[in-house]
Amino acid sequence: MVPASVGRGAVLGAAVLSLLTVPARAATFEADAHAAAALPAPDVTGLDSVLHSVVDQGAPGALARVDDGDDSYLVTRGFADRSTRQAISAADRFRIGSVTKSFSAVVLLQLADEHKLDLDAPVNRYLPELLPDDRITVRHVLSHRSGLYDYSNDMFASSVSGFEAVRNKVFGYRDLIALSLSRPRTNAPGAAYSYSNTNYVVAGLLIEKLTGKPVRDAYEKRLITPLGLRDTFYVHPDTRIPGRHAHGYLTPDAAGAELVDATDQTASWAQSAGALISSARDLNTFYSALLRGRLLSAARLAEMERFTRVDGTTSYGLGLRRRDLSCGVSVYGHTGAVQGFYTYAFASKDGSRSLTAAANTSNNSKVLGTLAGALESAFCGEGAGKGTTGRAARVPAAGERDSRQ
Ligand code: HEL
Repeated sequence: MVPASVGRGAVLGAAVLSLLTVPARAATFEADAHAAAALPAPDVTGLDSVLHSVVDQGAPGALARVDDGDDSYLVTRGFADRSTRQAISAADRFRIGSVTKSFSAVVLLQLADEHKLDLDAPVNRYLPELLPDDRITVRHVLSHRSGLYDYSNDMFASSVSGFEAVRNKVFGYRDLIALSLSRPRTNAPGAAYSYSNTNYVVAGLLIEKLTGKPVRDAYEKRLITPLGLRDTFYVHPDTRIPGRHAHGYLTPDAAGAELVDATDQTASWAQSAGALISSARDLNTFYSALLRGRLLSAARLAEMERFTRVDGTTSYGLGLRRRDLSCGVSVYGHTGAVQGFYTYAFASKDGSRSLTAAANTSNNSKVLGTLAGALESAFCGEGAGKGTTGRAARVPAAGERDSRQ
């Protein structure tokens, strides 16, 4: 029997609890007008059925947490650990993959607020001769418009052997950038959106150069400590997730092969592009604070929210995704795919409602597509997304990285 729990309330543990787009300055950006309509109540039954499907499709477990004003809704299905059969908890820590990019972008935008960084300056102004083209700016990097090839495409062409080859490796940022530069660039600087981990490795190097300290210090001093994120850690190059956590299971490429426990890894291939560990509560706190304007000046937040269209329902700002839901509501946050874990962490425009949903498997396109339905249930209310975009696998646009099989 697969364990499940649904609930609402404050702290009762596992059982608690219109879009208008206007063309803007450049054709590639769109203004982000937003109807301030009240959101319908979250559909907790719908959330539970999303997680149920995710487990049916091969995830050992799945969790979701909605924070809405003073209310929290926690939903779980399945196991944190297949070997001990420990039930997953909505409080479990997990690897958040590229949700890390929002943290890295916020640190750099804070440095811009402090006049230590010009977003439109060439990266090479701060890191002389790092990149082969002086036209690549900090803004290009943060918006995935630099054209820097994503080195992880080659690294994980074969999912399990690629992962095993790097799970205990420690890379320097410059090693990862050298891997990228050994391949042709995908586009001229600024000419197109092309998602690449390389951009956020450059972001990490910039953080270290401008602060004179490892990225871990910047995450801790600027975000983790001020927001009281007790479950958020940057442990690189340590391999363990501290405290109570979900194990992560990588789905092999060969159909029917046993899941691989990928929990322990250096995540050195990702670092400032994807190595943070967190929890649903902390991610909801982080995006809520960001969107409420508590982390950046209004001007910097507006820059973070200048979006480039990626596909029919997704846009990318600076380390921030926007997803347009079937009910006309847009939500803001990031997705993550790291070996063993998928994450969706998003909040409403005003930060008043936030959702984090995670599954402890990866390399499973059905699970990734189905988990997106959690956004519909959390922000669109009852009956949302059925037969529309919510539960269908999202088709990646040209240039969008697809980690799926
Ligand atoms: S991919 C994404 C997601 N991002 C990007 C980043 C992250 N994660 C990665 O680059 C990991 C790639 C390997 C993941 C691995 C798996 O599923 O465990 N896949 C394979 O090995 C496939 N052969 C754009 C989806 C994001 O949502 O931003 O996180």
